[in-house]
Amino acid sequence: ATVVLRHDYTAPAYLIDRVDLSLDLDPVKTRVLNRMQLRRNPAVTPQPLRLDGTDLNLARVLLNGAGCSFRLDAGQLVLENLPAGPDPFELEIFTTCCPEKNTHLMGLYLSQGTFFTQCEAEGFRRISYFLDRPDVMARYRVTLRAHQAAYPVLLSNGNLVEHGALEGGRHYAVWDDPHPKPSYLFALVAGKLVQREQKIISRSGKPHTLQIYVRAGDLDKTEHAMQSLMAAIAWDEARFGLPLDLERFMIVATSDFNMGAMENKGLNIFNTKYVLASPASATDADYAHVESVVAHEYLHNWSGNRVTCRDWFQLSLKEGLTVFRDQEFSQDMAASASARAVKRIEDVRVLRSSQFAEDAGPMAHPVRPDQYAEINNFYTLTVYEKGAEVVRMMQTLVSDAALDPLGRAGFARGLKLYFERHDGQAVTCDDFAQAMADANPGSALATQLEAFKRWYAQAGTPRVQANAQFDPALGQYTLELRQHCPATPGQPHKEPFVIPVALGLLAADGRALPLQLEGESQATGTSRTLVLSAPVQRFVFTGLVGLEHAPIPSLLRSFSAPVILHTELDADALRTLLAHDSDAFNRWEAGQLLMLRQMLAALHASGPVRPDVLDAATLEALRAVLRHPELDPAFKALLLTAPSEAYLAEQVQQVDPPRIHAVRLSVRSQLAQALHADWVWAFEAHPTEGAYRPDAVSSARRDLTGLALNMLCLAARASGDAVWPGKAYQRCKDAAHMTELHQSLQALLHSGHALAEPALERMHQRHRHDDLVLDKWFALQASAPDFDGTLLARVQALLHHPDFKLRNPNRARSLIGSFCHANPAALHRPDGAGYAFWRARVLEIDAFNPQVAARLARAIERWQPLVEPYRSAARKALSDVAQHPGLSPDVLEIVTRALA
Ligand code: BAL
Ligand code: ZN
Repeated sequence: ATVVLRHDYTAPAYLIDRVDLSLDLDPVKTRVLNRMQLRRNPAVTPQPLRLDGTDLNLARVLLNGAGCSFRLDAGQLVLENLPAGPDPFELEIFTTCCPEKNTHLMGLYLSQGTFFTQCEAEGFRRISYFLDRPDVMARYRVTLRAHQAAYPVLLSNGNLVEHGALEGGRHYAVWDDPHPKPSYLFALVAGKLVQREQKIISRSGKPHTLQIYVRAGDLDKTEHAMQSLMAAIAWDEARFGLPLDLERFMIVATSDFNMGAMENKGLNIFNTKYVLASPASATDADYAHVESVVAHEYLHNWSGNRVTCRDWFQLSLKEGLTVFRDQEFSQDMAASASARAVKRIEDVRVLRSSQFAEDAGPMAHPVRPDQYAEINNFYTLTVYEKGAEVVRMMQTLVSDAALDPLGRAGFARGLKLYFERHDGQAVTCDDFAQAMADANPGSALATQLEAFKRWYAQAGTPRVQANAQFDPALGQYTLELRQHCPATPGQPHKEPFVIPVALGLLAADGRALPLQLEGESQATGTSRTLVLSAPVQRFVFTGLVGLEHAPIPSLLRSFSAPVILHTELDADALRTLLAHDSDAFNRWEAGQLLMLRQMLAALHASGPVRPDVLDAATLEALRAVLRHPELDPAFKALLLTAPSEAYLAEQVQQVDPPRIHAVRLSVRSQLAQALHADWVWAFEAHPTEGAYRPDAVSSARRDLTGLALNMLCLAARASGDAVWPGKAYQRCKDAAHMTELHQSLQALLHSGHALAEPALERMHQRHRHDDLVLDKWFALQASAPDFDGTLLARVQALLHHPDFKLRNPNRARSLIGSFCHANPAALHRPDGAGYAFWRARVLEIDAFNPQVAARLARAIERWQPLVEPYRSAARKALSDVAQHPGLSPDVLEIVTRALA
C-alpha cells in the first residue's frame, strides 16, 4: 500500500474559492453536479490540477463552460491545460454514484432509507472529484433534490435559503454556508425525520435555532442531548469567550455510523448511541457519554472548524484539543470536587489501560504521526486521549504558582491568541504550541517549548522513577526523578520529555507538609508542580524539621503527565496516602497500587491462583474507604474496583490472559466475601428508588449500589446463598430504569448465576424493538466471564440470532467487538478457536466495511508478549489474514505492523 509521509507535505497547487454543489438524490444513481471556482495558488510552481475521486462515474467535465481535455490517473482526475495566470476559472464536473451500494459508510450512503454523508477524513472524494484535503477551504452552496414523500427533510451545512416543490413529486432545498470549510466538514442528510427544536439567545444577544433530528418514535430520547448542547454552548462562551457563530445548529442521528459522531459545520451527524437517551433505554454511562460527545462535537465548531488541520498528520491539533475541552466541560458540569475527581480517574483509566497499551505495541505512533497508509487507522487513543494530555500539560506548564496555580487563565490566554492568529486557517500542532507559549512568556512552557514539543514527535510512554532521601537532622528531603522512554517502532532513541510532576508531601500521620525548595525564602503551599526535563533531576525540600519519619511523597497528582511512575513507597505509605491524601486521584491510585502489587505477586507465583491474594491490612483499608462517612459513593466504587485485566496485562512481560482473569476474579471474590456485611450496608444505605435523574449525585449512588450487588452475587457464588441472586433477578424484572437492569443483569452474568438466562430472555422480550438496548444485550453476553469455556460457542450462535446484523457497525461491535476487545480470557483460548473466530470476522467485515474491520483487526495486535500456546496461534492468525487476497489497505496496515 502507498505510505503517506508527513515530511512530503506541500501546499495545494490550486485553491477552491466557491463550490456550487447540486445533488439529485436517488439510492441507485445519485447525480452530482459540482461547479467550482478555482485559481492557481500563487505560492506554488505551476503544475497540473489533480482532483481526488473514488468509486465515481464521470460523465462530463467543462472548463469555463466548454469541453476540455482531461485524464484519469490512479483514481485522480487530471487536467493539464488550465489557463495560466492568477485569474479564477470555473470547472463543472458531473458524476454519479450509487449510495445504496455504499457499505463503507464513507461518502454518501443510506441508513434505513435516509441519506447521510461521512466525509472525514477522505469521504468527500466519494461524492465528487475534489481537492479532498483539509487545507483547501471553500464556501459551499448546496442544492438538494429528492422525492418529497420519501425524503421530506433535506439538510446541508449553513442556512436554508430557498426550498420548494418540483415536478413529479420531487422537491428541493438550497443551503448556503457562509463559513469557508474544508471538504471533510461537508454534510447532507435527506430522509424522513422528526425534530426537537430550541431557540436560544447567546450572551452577545444573538438568536440561534438548535435542532435535533431523529427517526419518528425517538423524539422523547433527545432531551438530554439538547440539554447537553445548550450547556456546551454556554460553557464555551463563559470559559473561553467562544460564541456560537451559526444561526442554525443541527444534530442528526443515524444508527449506521462508523464513528461516534461527526462535527460537520452546523450539521453534526451522530451515531444514535451518542444522542438518544431515556431512562428506560440508557444507563448512567450512556447519559454521560451523550453529554460528552454532544459537547465534543459542538466544541469542534471552534477547535477544528474555525481553525482546522493543515494535513491529517496534525489530527491531534483538533482532536487532542477538543477531547481536552470536552473533559474539562464534563468536569465543570460535575459540580463537586469529588465528582470532578471521579471524571479524571475515569479518563485516566481509559488512557492507562488502552492508550498505554497502544504506545507499547506495534501501532505505537507519535501524537503527530509521521506516516500512514490509511488515515482512518490513526483516529487513535494516542491522537485523541494522549493528545488531550499533551494539551493538559500545557495548561499546567503555563500556570503561575501565585496567581493562577491551575494554569486556567494562562491557558485561556493562549487559546484566545491561537484563535486570533489562525481563525479561518488550516494549521499545525506547532502553531498551537507557539500560540500557547507566546501568550505566556516566561512560563515553563515558553522557556522549554522545543523540548516540550517532543510530546508531539516521540511515541511511547515515558517511565519516571522516583527515589528519595530524608535527613531528619537537617529537615531536608531530596527527591530524585529519573526518566526514560523505551524504544518504539522506528524510534530507537528518545530525547528527554518535559514532564510536569505535581506533588505534595505528607507526614506519617497524614498531615500535608509545607513545601519549600532549597534556595526559596519561605514555603509556598502544600502542593506544587516540579518540571522534570533532564534524564535525572534532584529537588531538595527544606524546612522539614521535627519529623520522626521520612515524608511520604504524593507524586503526579491528578495524573499531571501521561507517564508510568515507579516509586519506592511501601504498603504503610500507600495506606497513609489512601487514608489522607488531599489529592483524590492519588488516594485512588494508592488503593489501586496496594491491590496491583499483590495481584502481580499472585500472577507471578507458581501453581493455581490462591483465594487470598489481598492481605488483611489491604482489606481493612478498603473496608474503611467503603464505610467512610464523607467520601463520594462513585469515588468509593472506583476505589473498590480492582485494576482491570487490560491494565494488569500492561504490567508484565509475559501475558497469560486466562491467569490474569483468574487473579482478578480471585481478588473480586475475596473483596466480595471479606467485606460482605459492608456490601450489604452499602447496598441498603444508598437507595436508588424514585424518578431517574442523570445528575452526578444520584448516578454516584447507583454506581456504588451496582458494585455492591455485583459483589454480593459473587459472594453468593461461593456460599450458595440464593438471596442476592434472587434480588438481582427481581431487579431485572422490576427495573425502573436501564441502569438498574444493566447492573443487575451484569451481577448475575459476572457471578455465573443460572438466573442470568431468564433475565436475558426478559430483557430481550421487553426491549427487542430498541436497537441501542439490543446492542447492550449482545454486549453483555459477549463480555461476560467465560466460567465454563462455552462463551465462544454462545457468541458464534448469536451471530445467527435474528437481531444480529453484521453490517450495522454498532451491532457488529456489540457482539464481535465486545468479545474480541473486552473479553481477553475468553478470546485467548489454548485451542486457538478464539483467533479463528477473530480471523473469520475480520475478513468477513473487511469485504464491505474496511474501517470497522481494521478496528477489529487490532484486537490481537499485541501477540508478542503472550505466553505460549497463545503467542504462536495469534501470530498464525495474523499472518493468515495478511496473506488473504484482496485485503483492504486498512486491515493490511494493521496486520503488517503487527507482524513486523
Ligand atoms: N472528527 C471525527 C469525530 C470526532 O472526533 O469528533
Ligand atoms: Zn473530535
